[in-house]
Amino acid sequence: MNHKSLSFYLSLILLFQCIYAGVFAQSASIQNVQGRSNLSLNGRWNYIVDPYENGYYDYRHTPYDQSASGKGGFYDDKKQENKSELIEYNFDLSPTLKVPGDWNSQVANLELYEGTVWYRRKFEIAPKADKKYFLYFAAVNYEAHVYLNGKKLGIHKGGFTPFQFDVTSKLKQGENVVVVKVDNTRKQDEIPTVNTDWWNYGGITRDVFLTELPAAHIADYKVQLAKGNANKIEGFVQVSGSQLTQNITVFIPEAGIKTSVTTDVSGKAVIDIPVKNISYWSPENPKLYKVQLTSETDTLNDLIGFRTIETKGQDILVNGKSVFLRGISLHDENPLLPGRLRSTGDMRMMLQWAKELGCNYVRLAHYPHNEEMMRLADEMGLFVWAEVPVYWTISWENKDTYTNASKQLTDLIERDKNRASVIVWSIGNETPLSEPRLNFMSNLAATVKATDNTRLVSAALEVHRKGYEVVVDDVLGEKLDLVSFNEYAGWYWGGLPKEMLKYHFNIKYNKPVVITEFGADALGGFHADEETKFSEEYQESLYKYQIQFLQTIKGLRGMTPWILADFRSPRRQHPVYQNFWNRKGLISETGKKKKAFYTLQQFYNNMQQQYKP
Ligand code: GCB
Repeated sequence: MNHKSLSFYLSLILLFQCIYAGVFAQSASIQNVQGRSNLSLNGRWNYIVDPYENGYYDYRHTPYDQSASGKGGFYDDKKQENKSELIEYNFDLSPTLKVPGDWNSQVANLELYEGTVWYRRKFEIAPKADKKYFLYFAAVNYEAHVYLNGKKLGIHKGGFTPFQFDVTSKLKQGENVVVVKVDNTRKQDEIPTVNTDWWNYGGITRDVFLTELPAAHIADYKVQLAKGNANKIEGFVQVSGSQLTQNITVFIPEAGIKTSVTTDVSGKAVIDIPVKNISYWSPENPKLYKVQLTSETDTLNDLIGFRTIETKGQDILVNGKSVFLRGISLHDENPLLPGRLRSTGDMRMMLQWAKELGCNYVRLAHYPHNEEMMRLADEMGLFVWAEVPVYWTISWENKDTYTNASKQLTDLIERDKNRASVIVWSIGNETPLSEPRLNFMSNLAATVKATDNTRLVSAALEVHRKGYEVVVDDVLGEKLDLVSFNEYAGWYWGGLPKEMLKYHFNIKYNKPVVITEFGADALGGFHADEETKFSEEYQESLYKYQIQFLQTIKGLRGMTPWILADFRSPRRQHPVYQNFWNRKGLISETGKKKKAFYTLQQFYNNMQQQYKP
């Protein structure tokens, strides 16, 4: 082997090591991170906008991560010792961004920016010898490279799910420095792909914590009613760390439950507890029980509701009773304060609007929303449809794309599996028919069933038309528990709203029908007659006819019209009515309710009377 090929092989090995270190350094998820002892790293982080990725690649476009010279990029604190090649930057003097928060809504010239931004935050800590420490990110959109004290911890892809690194052996006494390279460039093979109908908000959009846990701790647990069985709690407790075999007590004082189990050599114990006389969770009775898990080395509290959910023919049964899902779709975006929702107050406001509309159900489209949102839904009494961003034209034949989608899905399920509010896992939205897509989506559906069989699986499908027939026959429907589809009669097709009544539905499946979308744009405050597009009156008339039209479906058991509030989208270009806003909200960008809000509210009040618990 000559000199050149030796160095080629050495650099290949180095490359693989780096990729390995990067991708696999993440540790398993932390259940109920909010219930732990956290040092919040929220607040102001210095940032550098880096469109050419100068801080990542050297001038030969070799990543500094892989540089044999040991010289680092923007993440390398050796700069202080003048060892870094990069001298033309200074984090200390750089401006700051609020975390949690997207950059688009905080800095005027970053509004449409897609690319790399570096974030840096310093913190002080005196790590304790008998504890474990995790650097936890609730969400970073989209690709995050995380460095602690100049060393790479790893990479995470996916803009809406949490991830963490075990940093126990990497923390220093006193000052520590976290640097995150965040890149929100859209790419065809990612999840989501290049084309969506929402703003690609980049940044560290959710909480960042340094989480302190006992050396042997309760890493994960599921405490839920068994599938279709109101008399039994089933689940598991998973211990991680130095002492895997432990005695665990599950204590639910108000339900008179106190049971002990012992974890096996892998740290896992299955729980199986008979229950009687408990108050079941429902939107009318959002009862949450304090659940305490105690191991020999750890103790942890959660608030958990207990309910069953199943389908029978065309009925959706919750705690054995048929329900109608009075829903609304929403994005993780506050129309009043630009950007992603970033506080409990923001989230509560959105869900309060849904309650005011008469909802008992929300569709959190089109990607995982904040964990806090699910906890609020638990508390406020709202069922949740939770979704992953498998949206439109995904690269169905790319194995890595599938692995990514599946990981985002299982991360979502892992995170929210103890929330009574969550009743549906949605594997995607409006995915175009093809054989590779069917394989991809069927595998995701099977993954849901294998990961959590206590809830329903669905996806927002599409309709097609044959004359005046609106046909729902997507074969994927066979794998789903609900028939859910988006149907834009009166807006994208079918003429004026009143003309939709000429159509009739032909739905192939004998399953509950829960419509995932219908709607029309209306500019808040623009009034005209009901045949003038973009007026509140047009939208109102569309809601009136849709409600009539959809009630012709025998198995109709719910709906989530599109959408609670106007939201920003670069696709929406009408210069008078849209200006980068999707105006299908029932609430305008100034928080004013449009006429159609009251039309839907009226319908939901009637449905509430019909489906009295
Ligand atoms: C859809 C999509 C949704 C869009 C909506 C619209 O079918 O699922 O993401 O925002 O239509 O406004 O066209």
